[in-house]
Amino acid sequence: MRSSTLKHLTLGCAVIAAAGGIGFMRRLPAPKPRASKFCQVRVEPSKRLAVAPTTVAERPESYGFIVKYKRTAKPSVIAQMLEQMSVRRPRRYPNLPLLAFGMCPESDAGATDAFLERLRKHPSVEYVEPNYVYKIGDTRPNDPDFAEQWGHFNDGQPIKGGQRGTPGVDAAVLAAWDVTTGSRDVVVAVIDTGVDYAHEDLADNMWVNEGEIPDNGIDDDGNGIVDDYYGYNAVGNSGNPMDDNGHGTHCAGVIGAKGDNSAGIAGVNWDARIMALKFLDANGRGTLNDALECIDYAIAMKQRGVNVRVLSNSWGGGGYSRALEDAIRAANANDMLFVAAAGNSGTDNDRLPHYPASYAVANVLSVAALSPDDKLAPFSCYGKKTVHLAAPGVDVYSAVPVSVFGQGYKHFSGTSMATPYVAGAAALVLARNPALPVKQLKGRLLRSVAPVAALDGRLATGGRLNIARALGVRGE
Ligand SMILES: [Ca+2]
Ligand SMILES: [Ca+2]
Ligand SMILES: [Ca+2]
Ligand SMILES: [Ca+2]
Repeated sequence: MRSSTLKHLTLGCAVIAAAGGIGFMRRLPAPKPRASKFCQVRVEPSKRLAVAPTTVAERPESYGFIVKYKRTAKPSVIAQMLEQMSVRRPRRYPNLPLLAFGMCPESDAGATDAFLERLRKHPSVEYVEPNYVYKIGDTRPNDPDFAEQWGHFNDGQPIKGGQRGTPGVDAAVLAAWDVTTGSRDVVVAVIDTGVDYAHEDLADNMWVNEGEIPDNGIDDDGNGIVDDYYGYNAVGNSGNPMDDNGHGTHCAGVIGAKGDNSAGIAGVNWDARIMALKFLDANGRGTLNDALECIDYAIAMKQRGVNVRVLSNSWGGGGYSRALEDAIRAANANDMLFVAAAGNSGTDNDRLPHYPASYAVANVLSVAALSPDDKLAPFSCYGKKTVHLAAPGVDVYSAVPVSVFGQGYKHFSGTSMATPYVAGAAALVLARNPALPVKQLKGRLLRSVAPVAALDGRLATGGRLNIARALGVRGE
């Protein structure tokens, strides 16, 4: 993985140098936390590791690709293919035989990877690659605490200032960012304790209800909730989903803390929009009714045209509820992925179901927690049939409300933290492929896992989330 990243970098510099003159690459410029049910909170102060700030990002030429034609391909056949597939702006590199650049047609912009796959299958084509994005010097964002995020990129660095993980055991987020760093067009709803929407690393990535004028005491959009600007608070039946626990904010940070803004951390998505749906109170407890209200709210917004495609659910407990299952089915019918924490009781969900992760609905994706040495976390539930994959869930560093913790970032452990890794991955895949239906979205996340010996026979895929592979990056 490291070597392939380096390879990309080297190639990137070459491409930038070669193409710079002819316009191929565009330059654009602590109070004690209350433990919630699903999160094993550690309270030791964290040691911040500094990463040298990097320079300006190269912005992707959206939906572009590089193709290599076969030696045997006839120019007339290639020309015909380009026309038939409506490739935009096809160009050759004068001194790089058989290589060419092109852009997906506008009509395929919602399914970029599917388009590239079709192109790849053409008899004249040897290979196709996305138009990778590079930065001068390094692909890392300039967020000062990025090195704490072993789940994004694990180079064997010390975690929490202590033990080192195993290099390469991560969700391959850094390599995924060569393809996309997210999109504000994708909305992820965090159904949890609320979100600190004023947090320095979240404020810019919050979803806002365009139909609502905040803080004027009026239900401007007439949905029955006054001033529901950032989402909904089902506990207080109000429009204010501020987080009074910290758990929901931590999850939101993993999904979409603003990246490359010289502050804090980088979410799996540098850019995204987080909808805050609060149904767990300050102690991390909530009711079925309030959970249903949150799912209902997300569906209502979806039907109003808000692009809510992912529901992140780091909670669980209680028995089987037919009503909750029906609500998840409704979310599925509305093309929403329901990512759910497998649970922290260290038990087999195949034998002892853990809801909502164990509902047998097509859009449910159940997530176990992985440690930095590539093992299932001891607390993590598992299940060969019913738990799908593992994602980083031990000592995950993310945002928390200063009002609760007296500091803005903390390490938490739990399947709660692994869940937003997968929700974030789904959002990143959707940033590049907005039209991907939920069934294919889930299938892609499951198919692209990296196999892990310790997970074999314990999880349905036997693997670790690999976001780069989910985005078509090879060699990860
Ligand atoms: Ca309203
Ligand atoms: Ca209002
Ligand atoms: Ca309520
Ligand atoms: Ca940041």
